[in-house]
Amino acid sequence: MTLRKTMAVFVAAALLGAVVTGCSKDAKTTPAAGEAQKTNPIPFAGKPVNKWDKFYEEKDGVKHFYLWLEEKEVEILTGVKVPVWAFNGQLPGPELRFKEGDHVNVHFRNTASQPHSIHFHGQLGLDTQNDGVPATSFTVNPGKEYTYDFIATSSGTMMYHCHVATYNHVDMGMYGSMIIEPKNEVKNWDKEYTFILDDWAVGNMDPFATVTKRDYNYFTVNGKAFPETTPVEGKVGEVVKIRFINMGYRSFSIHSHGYGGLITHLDGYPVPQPYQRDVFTVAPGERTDVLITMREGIYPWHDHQLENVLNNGEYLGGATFLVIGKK
Ligand SMILES: [Cu+2]
Repeated sequence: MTLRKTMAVFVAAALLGAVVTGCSKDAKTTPAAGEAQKTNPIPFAGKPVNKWDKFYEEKDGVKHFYLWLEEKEVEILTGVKVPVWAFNGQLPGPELRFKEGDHVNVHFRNTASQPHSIHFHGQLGLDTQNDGVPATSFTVNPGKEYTYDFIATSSGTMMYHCHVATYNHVDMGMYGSMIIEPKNEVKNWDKEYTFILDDWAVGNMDPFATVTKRDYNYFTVNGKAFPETTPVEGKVGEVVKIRFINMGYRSFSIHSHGYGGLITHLDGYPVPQPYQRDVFTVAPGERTDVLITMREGIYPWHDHQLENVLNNGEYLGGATFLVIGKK
């Protein structure tokens, strides 16, 4: 275990201990590992997939990204598994990063059992054929490939996701971040993080059901629930950019303990005048970019829609992460 992880777990344990002693009567048992598997069909789970042998290459002035799918279970918290249809076997899928004005090809090989597509949310340089919406274009069926081809005319924090039966396919983890750097960008930050928010109905996920009003009981940042979320770390004085993307059903109202985050972009667009918030809401599908200057100490940033900081009824968990500033 790295020092960073050790510290995060230590702080998490301290926070949990402090809180659980005062409020343990409502704690529920976490589902046992494998419980989700019994109720959730993953037709191709464990089968080898014919994946691409590369993720990225630049060729003849075009930036090529290669995506495929794996049907599998992942742990969103130790012992808590969910079924996912994972781009390149990852939750979230790998980040697509390029520059405004780039010619981009995204080669999608459907190595899974269901029809899928890719929608590049927020990118305005697409014609209908490359918008990834089945009703207006087509699906990429199992065993087939398609190359999405576009010029990146817009920039900012965006995401890609499947657009087939989105209420289920996105719920199955079919998403990843897409960061398009503006032309001639002057970076006024030292490091950056991208955090994708999501909610999960562990034990009640059925990708073939049309019921969407599920009882969401786990909440994740980049596919992990607290205390296993990635902390933001930096030296005192360092400027850190955090890009939030909400791929869940619920809004997340992030409370930035110890900080007033400077909101610089909404949905990838620069706001006319950046402004401070200590709670900022990221609604489903929205993106919010925040700048902070690291200060000394450890601060838990968490969703202030407080049922989203539970792990199946256990406090403190869910959409929480630590911001750790060191001298
Ligand atoms: Cu899909």
